[in-house]
Amino acid sequence: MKKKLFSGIQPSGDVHLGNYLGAIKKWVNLVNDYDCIFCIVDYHAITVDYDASTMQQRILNATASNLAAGLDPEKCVIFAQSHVREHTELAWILNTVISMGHLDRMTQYKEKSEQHKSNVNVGLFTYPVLQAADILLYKGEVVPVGEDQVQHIELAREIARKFNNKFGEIFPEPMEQLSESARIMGLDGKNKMSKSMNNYISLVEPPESIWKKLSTAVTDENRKRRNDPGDPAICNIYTLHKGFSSDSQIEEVRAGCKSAGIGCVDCKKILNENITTELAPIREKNNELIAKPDYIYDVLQTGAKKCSEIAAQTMEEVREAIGVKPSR
Ligand code: AQP
Repeated sequence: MKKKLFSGIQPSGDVHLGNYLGAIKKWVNLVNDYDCIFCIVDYHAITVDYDASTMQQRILNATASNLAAGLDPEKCVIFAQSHVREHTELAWILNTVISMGHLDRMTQYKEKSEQHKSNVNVGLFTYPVLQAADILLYKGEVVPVGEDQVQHIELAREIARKFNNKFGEIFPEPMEQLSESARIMGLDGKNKMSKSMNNYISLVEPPESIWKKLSTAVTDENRKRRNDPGDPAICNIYTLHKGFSSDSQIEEVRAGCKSAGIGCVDCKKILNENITTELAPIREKNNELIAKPDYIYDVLQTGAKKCSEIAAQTMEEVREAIGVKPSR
């Protein structure tokens, strides 16, 4: 039996290179080794201000990006969170096994509360409980995520443990799985690459725009002149090379940066070439898919049907364990 793998992505904006390198590119390669479920987590995306009239298109776009990047719906399940009602039901129950103190320690909550000061809603606070419910509903054992989500997966483990101790062994304790590119910084060089920060290159960015963004991207700020040696370890462009370039190119730019043998512009040009080449078929496929929303809805509907069956079964066990299932 293959291990159960669950992961998700928010339809909160353009899917970007951080999402791609930190999560999606890895997901594509995992579908043969695990029993995979991938979720467009729309109920997570409503924890910040958003325009409801754009949500359907965002769900379609996020699904299309994943399919275009290579997720094969014949080999894994892809669905939207809101299509399977049990996510919120389980989240409510899990809310009762974890303390407010645990949630208050979550760094994403602290960061997002700062970022969205006018709308620090309860959903933003309990976001990691819904995330735990997403995973545990399918008894997920492996969760491939970027570094920013590790604390939430640790909390999901804690929630599973507390639930099992209180009500009996139902959930496995899920483990995060990180990619080589677990934290991609934004082009500003200061913050994590994020949909909401506008510091990203999108997965479907046109070539001219990729270069425009790369050419102004922050590198090692201590490297002021062309002849100064740089430090690849703190250069965001070098991190991106590790996601897109060949081993020999990575070594070439690493050594060149340290010895000042290569300038930042040339280093960026090599990267630009590689990103453009890798993204071209993804952009093309994405355009084809966006023109066929019915196909995307079919994929999501098929996925939701499969997930609903698993979710209903888990909730039967949970309702029985917590004592609310009628005994006749
Ligand atoms: N910069 C990143 N580097 C590596 N991995 C990343 N991920 C996100 N940003 C980076 C990983 O992508 C997956 C999907 O992320 P998400 O959409 O669920 O939410 P997020 O982490 O909150 O992503 P954003 O782009 O920063 O969205 P906003 O701005 O809306 O909050 C996850 O596995 C995540 O770790």
